[in-house]
Amino acid sequence: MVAGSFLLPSLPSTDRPTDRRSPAEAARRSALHGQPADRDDTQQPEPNRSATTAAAMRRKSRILLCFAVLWVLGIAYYFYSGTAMSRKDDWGSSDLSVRNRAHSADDKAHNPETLPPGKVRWQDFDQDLYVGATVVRPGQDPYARNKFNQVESDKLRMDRAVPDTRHDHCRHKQWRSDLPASSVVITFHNEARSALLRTVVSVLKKSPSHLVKEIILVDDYSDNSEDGALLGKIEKVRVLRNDRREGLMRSRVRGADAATAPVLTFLDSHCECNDNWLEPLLERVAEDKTRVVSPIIDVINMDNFQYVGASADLKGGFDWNLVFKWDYMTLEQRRARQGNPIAPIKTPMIAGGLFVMDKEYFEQLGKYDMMMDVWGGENLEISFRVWQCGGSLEIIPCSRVGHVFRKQHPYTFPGGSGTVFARNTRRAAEVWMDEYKNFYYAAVPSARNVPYGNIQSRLEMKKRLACKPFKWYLENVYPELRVPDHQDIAFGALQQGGNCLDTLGHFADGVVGIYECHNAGGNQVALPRRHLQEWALTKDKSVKHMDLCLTVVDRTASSLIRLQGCRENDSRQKWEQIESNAKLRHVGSNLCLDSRSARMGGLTVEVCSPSLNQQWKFTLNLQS
Ligand SMILES: [Mn+2]
Repeated sequence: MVAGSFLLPSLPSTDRPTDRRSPAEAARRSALHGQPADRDDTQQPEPNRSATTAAAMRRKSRILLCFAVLWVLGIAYYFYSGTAMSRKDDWGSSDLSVRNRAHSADDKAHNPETLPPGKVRWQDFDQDLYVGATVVRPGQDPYARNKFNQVESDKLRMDRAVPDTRHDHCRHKQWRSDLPASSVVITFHNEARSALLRTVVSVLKKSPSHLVKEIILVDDYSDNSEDGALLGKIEKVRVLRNDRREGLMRSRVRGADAATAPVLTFLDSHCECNDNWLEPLLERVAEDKTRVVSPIIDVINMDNFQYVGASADLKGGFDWNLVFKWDYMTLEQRRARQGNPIAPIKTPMIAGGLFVMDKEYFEQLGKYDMMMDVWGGENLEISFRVWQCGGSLEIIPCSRVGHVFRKQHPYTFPGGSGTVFARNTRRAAEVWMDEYKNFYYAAVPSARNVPYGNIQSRLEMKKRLACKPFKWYLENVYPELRVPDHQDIAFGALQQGGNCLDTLGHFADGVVGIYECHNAGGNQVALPRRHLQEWALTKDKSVKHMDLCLTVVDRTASSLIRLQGCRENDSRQKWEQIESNAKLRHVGSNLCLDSRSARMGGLTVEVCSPSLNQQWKFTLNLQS
């Protein structure tokens, strides 16, 4: 409404539709229009009739003019104070200072924000004192504590400038002015002080003040309680500290329960919010509370802390191992977006660290699985749950938040990270995936042995919310995920160490090679989209990608393998797994699939040997 146009001073007024102009501004403009009339009166000569009538008319018109000026001023004052009142209503806080503003001639004479006792503005927080206490000493490994370069992080100012990485269209967009306020929930455990502080400051600096009701820091039992406690001095920051390690999920729920705003914003503790990051997220949720929305997550380099814009063509996804990965949109999806490149992107999965959700909806939908520990699997669980129970997940391209992506976890997992991850993932699979969970067990056989606890209450909740089956999710939300069919005996990526058998973007008669596996780097970045790594070994012994099969054109050692259209009963296309599914042997020639020439031409068949170049492993082995 009115307050909105006051909050967008950078927009030229000509861009603004007239009905959005504030009454105060309209009054000011009409007052300005009155002024040239004044001047005209003194400059323009009176029509020359008789001196007396002219003098009388001049007197009359001066009196009229006086009234007119007084009237205009009166209207202007009325609208101006009206604007200030409605501004107060929208902001919902610090009404004293706002009223001061309305009644004082000089805004700057008064402090616009009245802070509660003991609080400081973020600008007045002593960064050097806070961060200086935990610097990396000479000779210490800057990566030891956080698994990112803490020295580089500590060097940066808490409000350093980051590049505006949004699409151009976003810069001209106006957001609704009646957006709900949000509580920002940030959980952390032994976070680097500089990174945590920068997260908090970027929220305060990059958000309209009335949209951030509070920042709730949940300290998940960090070694030093001062890390969080000292930040409690900053305006709007509330600090909650767990008295034992609870993990991400229970910590977030604790923060959410304490939140007083209608919308929850979850952030990781090593983020930097970019320009207008919050408005587009809140707008989507305000329009439909069943939308759970996430920004595009830009990359803060873990070595030098450079802020780099991420591609806007990504969605969140996973393979049957249920590890999160980024998927490039298909060609059709990208084409469909050309007309509106900043439209929301429906995503099968959220990365999990950063998202916005209506608080009531969060509660209605079962918050988080409180029996998940530490980290991992929770994004999978909430993604399945939101989609299957009637909501949706979106990435909002006009919202950008930087995040430090790491290769390793900085903290310890009580119970071991692999076990905890498998346990959490298993809980998600058992509750949400129906019979499709068997593909997960085929991909991660060891998960079968990890006890996952009781899931009764989650199953009851699923029933109560009348959630759709996983088959519906696969068909409607994630059709890109290839599902093994009954013809397949092995499926997924064909892996050799960190590399995978890859089409390299080739089609019929092309060679194949190896390339870094899609899911190798955890949740880092997507690979170029020409890299296709989905294969199946079928009951009729073909190794196929879509309708292309691995073909041995020449049955002699060191000959290149080619992709050719699959044909029934073509002996050049028959393969079998040998040595406990560790190798692939071409049936007709008894030669083995080999990567020794991968960098010079492509994959070949060679005499079978114990060489590592011949070790291949499918993601899923479906024979039991
Ligand atoms: Mn993170």
